[in-house]
Amino acid sequence: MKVKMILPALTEAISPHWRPIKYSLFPPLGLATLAAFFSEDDEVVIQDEHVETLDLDDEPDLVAIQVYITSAYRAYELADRYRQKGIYVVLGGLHVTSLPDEAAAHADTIFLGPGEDTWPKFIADWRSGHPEKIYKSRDRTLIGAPKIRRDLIKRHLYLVPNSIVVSRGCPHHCDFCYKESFFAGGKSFYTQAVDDALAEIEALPGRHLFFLDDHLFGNKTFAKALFEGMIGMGRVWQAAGTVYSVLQPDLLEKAVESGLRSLFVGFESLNPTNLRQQHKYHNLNRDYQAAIRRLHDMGVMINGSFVFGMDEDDENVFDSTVEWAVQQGIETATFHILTPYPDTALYRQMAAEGRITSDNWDLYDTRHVVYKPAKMSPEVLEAGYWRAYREFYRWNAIFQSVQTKTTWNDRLRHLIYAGGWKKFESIWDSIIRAEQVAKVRPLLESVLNGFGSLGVIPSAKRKQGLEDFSEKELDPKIVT
Ligand code: B12
Ligand code: SF4
Repeated sequence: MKVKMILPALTEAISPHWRPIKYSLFPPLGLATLAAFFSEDDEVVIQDEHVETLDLDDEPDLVAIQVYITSAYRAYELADRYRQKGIYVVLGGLHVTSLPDEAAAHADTIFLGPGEDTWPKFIADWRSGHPEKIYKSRDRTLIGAPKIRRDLIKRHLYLVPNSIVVSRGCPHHCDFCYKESFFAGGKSFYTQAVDDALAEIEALPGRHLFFLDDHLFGNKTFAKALFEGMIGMGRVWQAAGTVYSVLQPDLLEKAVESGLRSLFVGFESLNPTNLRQQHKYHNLNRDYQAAIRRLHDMGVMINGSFVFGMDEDDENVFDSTVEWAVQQGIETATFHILTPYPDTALYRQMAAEGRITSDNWDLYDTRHVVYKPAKMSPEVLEAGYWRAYREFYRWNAIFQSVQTKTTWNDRLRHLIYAGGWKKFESIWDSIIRAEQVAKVRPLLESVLNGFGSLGVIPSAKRKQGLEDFSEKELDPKIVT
């Protein structure tokens, strides 16, 4: 059977704010995960509209489309088009799970929740000619799942083809997060077996890895065993973690020893009342500065995540947040406008208060205001959000932030990393257009590693006396 799997591009793809580099980072891991359930005789193609033009003249037997909120309209358009040709179309993913009735109007079958349990059942039903209209995930496990079909990923089109998820979900329950809705009806946090995760990592070519797990550190026993297993593999990796996980004794040390060099940290708000209102309790009473110091002392760069527009935020929040982030020497920052995703506690609360102002899903991209903020106008919130990006990434601010680093090596790394992401968009665009993005990967690895592969010893090693085995292989002289 011929199967076409599609990750549609979000509507932003045709907007002036489109940043090709952002969408040439990660391949469609969810679809490659599902592709693994087909048999060898099946002809499976994955197309990611963010990085390639879709071939829509084909006539596969089955079309499977992944739907995020910001690509929902495009996904429906594609689904309708294939269905008009009489082709069986199935839709799944986060947005389908949030709004099944909306999605069902464009599909022969829809899927709610993660696909590892429902997808193989559907394939069997479909082959036997009796597929159901809706499949709801209940049995959550990654144990025994088949190997992801990474061979279907066009690696050369991505800067980070080695993205990986070794767990699903998160142990926390923040009001604005997608996860409560997506994992409803079953477990909402579970991991692979450590050995399976290590085998998957071992099989990935190159050095660089990016863990896309919501909370890689969420299960301490698992995380510790994973990091211990990775020591000696010569990897350089990035991931996301909470402030609390950074402050945990032991865990971060193991992570750094196994190659952690940059962490996305969800600070979200500097105001404890905001955090309490969003049930982000795990950030309350945490010493943000201590977490930052700890990461920097171990040579780990920080991508700080901040959300604007919670009910305690007024027009001062933008400048104070940026000023704080710059003073802390945070290397990169990701700002978001609070977005009440459908079927979250936040959405329900705002809908009950009559505060939702738009149901145009294209605007639910964390760059637009789709609700009535409590202490400022939507215009002030949107303008403040853009100002925060501009101010944080001004050369002046970057240089000021760089000054917080104590060694020239760390300063240079900070400068290149922060500047590289936001200051050279036109260079990125040309590289991506020429399909040469993979060639930049060694530079990314080198910068992350504190120019380790260029012969300079990363500060993680200086401070902790840690040994980087990959460097030992490259150049025995630089191992201390
Ligand atoms: C990597 C990532 C990105 C990457 C690339 C995404 C990609 N190539 O798929 C980039 C950086 C481009 C990105 C951008 C954005 N992202 Co993003 N991203 C993620 C992240 C961290 C991981 C996604 C992932 O690979 N997961 C692992 C795989 C295995 O899981 P999966 O894709 O969900 O697939 C499983 C199921 O969903 C299901 N499934 C999925 N599709 C289908 C289809 C069928 C037919 C079936 C049966 C099952 C099924 O089965 C799969 C296996 O279980 C998630 C957080 C998360 N944990 O999901 C946020 C997340 C998806 N992003 C989000 C957002 C908001 C955005 C942005 C709007 C942010 C912004 N301000 O720019 C943009 C726009 C995205 C878009 N294209 O529309 C939200 C989505 C909210 C929503 N309701 O849709 C999330 C959940 C983050 C969050 N916590 O809020 N993102
Ligand atoms: S910690 Fe992050 S992933 Fe976990 S529930 Fe909160 S926002 Fe979602």
